[in-house]
Amino acid sequence: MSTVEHSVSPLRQHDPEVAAWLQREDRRQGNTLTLIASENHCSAAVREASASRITDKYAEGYPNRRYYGGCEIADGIEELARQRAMQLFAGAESANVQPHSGTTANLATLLALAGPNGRIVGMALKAGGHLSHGHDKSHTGMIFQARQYGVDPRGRIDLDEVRKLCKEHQPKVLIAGGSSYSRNIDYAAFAAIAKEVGAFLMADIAHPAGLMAAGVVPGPIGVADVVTMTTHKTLRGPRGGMVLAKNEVLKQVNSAVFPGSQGGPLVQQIAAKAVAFGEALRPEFRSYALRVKENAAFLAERLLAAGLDLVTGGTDNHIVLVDLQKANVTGAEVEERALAAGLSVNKNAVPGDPRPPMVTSGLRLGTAAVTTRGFGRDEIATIADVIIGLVRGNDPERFRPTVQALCEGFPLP
Ligand code: DSN
Repeated sequence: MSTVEHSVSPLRQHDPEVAAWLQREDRRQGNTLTLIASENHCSAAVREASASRITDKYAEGYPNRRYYGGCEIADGIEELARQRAMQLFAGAESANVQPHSGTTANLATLLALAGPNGRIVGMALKAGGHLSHGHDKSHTGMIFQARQYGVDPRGRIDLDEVRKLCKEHQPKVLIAGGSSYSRNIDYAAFAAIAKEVGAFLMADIAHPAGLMAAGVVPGPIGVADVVTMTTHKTLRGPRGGMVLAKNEVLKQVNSAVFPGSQGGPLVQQIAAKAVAFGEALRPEFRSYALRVKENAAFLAERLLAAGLDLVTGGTDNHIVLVDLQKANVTGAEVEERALAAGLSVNKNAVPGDPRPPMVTSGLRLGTAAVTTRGFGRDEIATIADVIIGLVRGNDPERFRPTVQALCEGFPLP
């Protein structure tokens, strides 16, 4: 907290109104347990880099080939981030650390490999995929000819369906990855399907990136032609994206990031990515990633024991997707109750969900942020009891003191 106080103090003098909002956010995060699977709490060092003066610098281009003068520091920072990224994801042939987000990383990759109006195949959002995998409300569903695969009745990817769809649609890019898929993905099987139909394989590892970097879940490096990710979920860095590409597609991917889909890179975010990658290279990060996974498995176990349904019946990573259909409550209702109890969660569609996206029949939970705060089995058991009580309709206020005690016992980094 002290670093945050220090960094906002000039702001408090200069613009007390904005400073007050940011202070409220510090308090909100401090007094809430974040179980949103895509969020985490990055370190004070990452936040310091992200707020640094290099935010002023334009550096369009790539290291040593820029369109502006004065980029020698930006070059050093970007090269350091790239080298650390390749060390972290051993076997990666190249890293582009410029994407502003996971969605821009995906757009650039699809532009590079499929081209405008090219055919792509990805997992449907409702099945656990992501908007930027070809959803019709995303530019990836507008610019490309997209078809989408679902999951089987157990909530698992059905590789026969993926193969059938690819044979029909003949995509240039097959996408593997999701935003609410709690199981490991068989990347080798995806690569074989891609090869059968002459497509490139793009793996979007935004969610499990940190777990893969730490080697606690299997990843697609060396298998997929291109791997995209965000840097702020389990990887615990600043907001941003990254692309790892095989050498044979590197040139197309780099030009599709800049100038294809972005202008000047956010060098302050690249510096913060370098800090986060440095942190993730330390042995402590592996222990952290292992605990994230164990905590999710234990949370799943406790919820199942209480009779709740989970999509796929469990988890292999940091995500637990609760199917509320039999519990006779909506995702939106439980999200609201959770907030009143001090838990930040998100309503989420479950496969075949009959309810609209602002209501849904599911609840997505993730253990990355609370594990950063230091949670282990005891605290996860308490959270599981709170969630079970909320789903059953108990008064959220009843749980608020328990949640507050956990927040105070496990402060933010
Ligand atoms: N919004 C992110 C998530 O929650 O998974 C993905 O963009």
